[in-house]
Amino acid sequence: MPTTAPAPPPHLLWDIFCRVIDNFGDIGVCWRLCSDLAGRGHEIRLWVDDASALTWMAPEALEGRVPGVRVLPWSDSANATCVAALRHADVWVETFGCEIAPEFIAAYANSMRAEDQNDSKFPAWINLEYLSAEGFARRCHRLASPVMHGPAKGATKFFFYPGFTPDSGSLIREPNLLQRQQTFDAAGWLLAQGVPHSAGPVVSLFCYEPRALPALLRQLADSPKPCTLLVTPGRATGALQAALAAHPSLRGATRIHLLPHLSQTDFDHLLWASDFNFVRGEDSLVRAMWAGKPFAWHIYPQDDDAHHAKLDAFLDWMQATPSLRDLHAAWNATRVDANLPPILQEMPGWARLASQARDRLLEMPDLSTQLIDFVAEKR
Ligand code: TRH
Repeated sequence: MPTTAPAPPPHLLWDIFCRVIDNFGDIGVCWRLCSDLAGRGHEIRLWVDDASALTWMAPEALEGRVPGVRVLPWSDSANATCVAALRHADVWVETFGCEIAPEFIAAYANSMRAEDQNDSKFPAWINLEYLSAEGFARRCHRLASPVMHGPAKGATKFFFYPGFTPDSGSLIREPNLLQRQQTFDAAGWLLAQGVPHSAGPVVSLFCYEPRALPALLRQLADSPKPCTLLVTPGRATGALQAALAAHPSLRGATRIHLLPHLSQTDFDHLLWASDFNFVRGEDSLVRAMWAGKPFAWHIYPQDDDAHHAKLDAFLDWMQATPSLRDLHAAWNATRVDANLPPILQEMPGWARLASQARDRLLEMPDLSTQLIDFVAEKR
């Protein structure tokens, strides 16, 4: 008997909601997800309250040049008025705890009832959470959250937690990522950015205001081969300039390049072209792990120090050595007595850990694949 291949999952219409709190992570993660889903044939409406960062992160997005994605302004009351004219979505994704306004939901429910009395189901409703290696994230992954009040009363939302283990929602990884990396020409890319070849290590800097930045600059300045430091715009550049203004000698022979805002595609290239990456927040951490180079993570600081436990959980998952833990304690100022270990000497050992971590991650299905399967289960 000839066997028939299982039908591929249908291409769906997704409404993805993004509220920009600060920095670039909210829109950064949302855009990665939108473009990855669209690349797999899905249709996306990205509702965002502040799309300004997309002008440099993904200029093609705002110009409507990404097949399958529409970027729409999100303001609660305004959107409610246009819902009736929209095709009904198959999936709603609320990102990072943002909530669809009751007016929007009510307008949606009304138009659903008006169109089809027999099929007045809400879309599959996902709450996409922050990335964490902590146990609570794995325990809450895929949990149902019944809606008890308001126009969606009776519907069910589901938590979806990205993560680093097979019992989590995994990480965004585009199907062509490894192929892109294999054909990448690091020296050519650096030259195109105006960074000439040098024998010393290339270090990228994307951070908030790390207390240990002067210590890092001192180490780079003392390197026997001059280092190249590629500094991202905004807070990293501000922190660097403040450190150099206070102690001009920290510059030493280091070749410092202040970068413009790069597109997300070129931001990946920056990470692939560097020997060591300082990253921060959420999305750049994930991209640094895919880059497979040694890295340090400046975690997003929280007022109640909740980020300490989050950082520890990540380092445990990384199987971090004492020196990698010291690096993170110093960079994040999570321990008062922590000193920055000698980065250039420790780099080979940290590179092995980064590469092993990447291998473990590559064994898992990526986030979009898992999300699509989960939605298929819940619809
Ligand atoms: O900007 P972030 O610090 O974002 C943070 C975190 O997401 C944090 O968890 C969240 O609570 C807070 O925002 C609100 O770091 P992150 O997550 O790495 O996002 C940066 C994005 O910007 C990422 O998608 C990469 C992108 N980027 C570029 O595309 N080009 C650039 O030149 C730079 C510097 C960044």
